[in-house]
Amino acid sequence: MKTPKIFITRKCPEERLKALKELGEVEMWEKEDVPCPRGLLLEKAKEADALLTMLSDQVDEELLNKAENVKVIANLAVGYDNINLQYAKEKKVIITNTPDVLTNTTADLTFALILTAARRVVEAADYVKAGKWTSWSPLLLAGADVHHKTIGIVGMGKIGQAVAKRAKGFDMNILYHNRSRDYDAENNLEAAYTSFDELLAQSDFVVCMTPLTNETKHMFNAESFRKMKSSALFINSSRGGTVVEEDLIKALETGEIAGAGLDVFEQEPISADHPLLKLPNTVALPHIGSATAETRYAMIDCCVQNILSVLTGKPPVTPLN
Ligand code: 8YV
Repeated sequence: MKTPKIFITRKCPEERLKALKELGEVEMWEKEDVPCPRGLLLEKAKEADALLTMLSDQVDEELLNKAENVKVIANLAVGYDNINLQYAKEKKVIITNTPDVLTNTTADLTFALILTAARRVVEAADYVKAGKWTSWSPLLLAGADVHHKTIGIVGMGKIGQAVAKRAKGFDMNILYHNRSRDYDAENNLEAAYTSFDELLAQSDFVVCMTPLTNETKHMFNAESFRKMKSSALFINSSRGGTVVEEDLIKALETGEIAGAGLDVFEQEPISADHPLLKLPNTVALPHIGSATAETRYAMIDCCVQNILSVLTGKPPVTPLN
């Protein structure tokens, strides 16, 4: 059997790749501050037997047409909106993702965004660093309570449920909206199912946890922000494409909603002069939902296991197609 070729589109720690290196020839894009150029990915796809890709790599028809020998593409994410799954199936390329291992970590970050936005943590930390803390007054940097408030979770999948579990610890009233009702969430987490509109109208924190699909694209738009309370905070740690950013900016500027905590954007990385970043009532993070060392190691290990399995003739561990 010829030595299989594996191409990895971002720098991953060498020690997590030992098993792959024992199996085949591993090549990796090493620069951490520049993404792997599309041209290079297409070139490597032509020679490779397996690819380890990131969310920012488009696994589309063009790439899949080039990937003549590729048997498996392991995507380092639970979401797969960067992948044309149907076409991959037609081309008989196995696609895998990294479910479960990042559920709690992403829910932690979502909750961090809720707390940060509500309690103005970034603003307050900047205030101290800038030497502005010269006195004290009762309403200085006063934020909004999180405990005992209403949280509305749009998308009650595994991460949505992990967020609800945390919300329960904060004695929050939990609403959710989903494609279908989730009786486990209702029974175990005391989450109440509502229509999307009702959730928008009643929630103090509207939390977007839904994957990006044709149905969820731009579901948060001018009309949705209009339906929210003026004191509400909008939190998004799933996908930026669910939001019409121009409408969000308007809602934040006019006080239609009180603030936002965002880990994801329509275009990533977001440019430094993006108007969202100029708003004082917005906290923006660089898509770090799953970014803890433990979880990123587990995600890389999951991708490695999937590639190893497929290239040694075994079924993939976490297949999507
Ligand atoms: C990605 C994510 O891991 O898993 C997802 O769907 O959004 C993140 O956890 C990250 O963007 C790297 O691709």
